Amino acid sequence: MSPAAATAPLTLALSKGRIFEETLPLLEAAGVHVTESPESSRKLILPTSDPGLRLIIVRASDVPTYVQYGAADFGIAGKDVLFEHAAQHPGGLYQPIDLNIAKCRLCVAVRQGFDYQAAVSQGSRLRVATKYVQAAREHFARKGVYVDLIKLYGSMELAPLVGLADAIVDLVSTGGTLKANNLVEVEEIVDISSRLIVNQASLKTRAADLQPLLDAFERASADK
Ligand code: PRT
Ligand code: MG
Repeated sequence: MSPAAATAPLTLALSKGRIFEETLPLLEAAGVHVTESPESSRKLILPTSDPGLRLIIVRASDVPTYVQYGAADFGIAGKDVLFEHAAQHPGGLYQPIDLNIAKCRLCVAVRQGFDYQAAVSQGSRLRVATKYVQAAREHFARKGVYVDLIKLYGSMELAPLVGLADAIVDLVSTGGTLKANNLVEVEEIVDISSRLIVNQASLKTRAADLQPLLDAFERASADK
């Protein structure tokens, strides 16, 4: 390895918003301060108080891609994102720690008044809109329910209101968004939190630099 590569800072991939906010206390627990916020700064590469660690800010669903290809040594991503990513790119990511942050649940929801249980027990074919196609496909296959999956990239809550779908599969945390759109949760699929993911080559070549951070993250997330 060249001397430059040996001293290159470790790169942690994060998405802005809740994952960035909830990662800050974990970094603090490792003695790392982040002085710039991705909300106010337009920079996509953020320095930290540790010259050996920098952050890159990417879309939540792109975090596993940056880590898998080694453009980031490690990253933080929701299990929802990891599940969809794994279906396209099996293997390749080491997922050592459940950080217990950005918690929510993946659910099936329908318009108020739509009798989901009756539709399921009658064996009706359901139109389900979701961003989480893999997780939804597995869930309904396990239940033996026939579904037509409609892939959306956001605002799933709208689909049942305008007749695009009978049901949605989406993340819920407070339930406020469902309520505001006259939707009700009818089934929980799985609890979601975010995991630390590590590039497999970095795990070997950068172990001495990575390990203290992984240990600090593990201790801080165990307290949650
Ligand atoms: O927003 P963008 O399209 O860039 O990507 P993203 O939505 O994947 O990113 P972001 O930052 O919104 O979410 C990052 C991760 O946070 C997700 O991958 C989840 O693992 C986790 N997380 C935790 C959530 C929520 N809670 C959550 N409530 N992700 C999304 N939501 C959305 C949900 O989809 C719904 O629209 O919030 C709405 C429901 O919230 P409540 O509180 O009204 O129930
Ligand atoms: Mg979002």
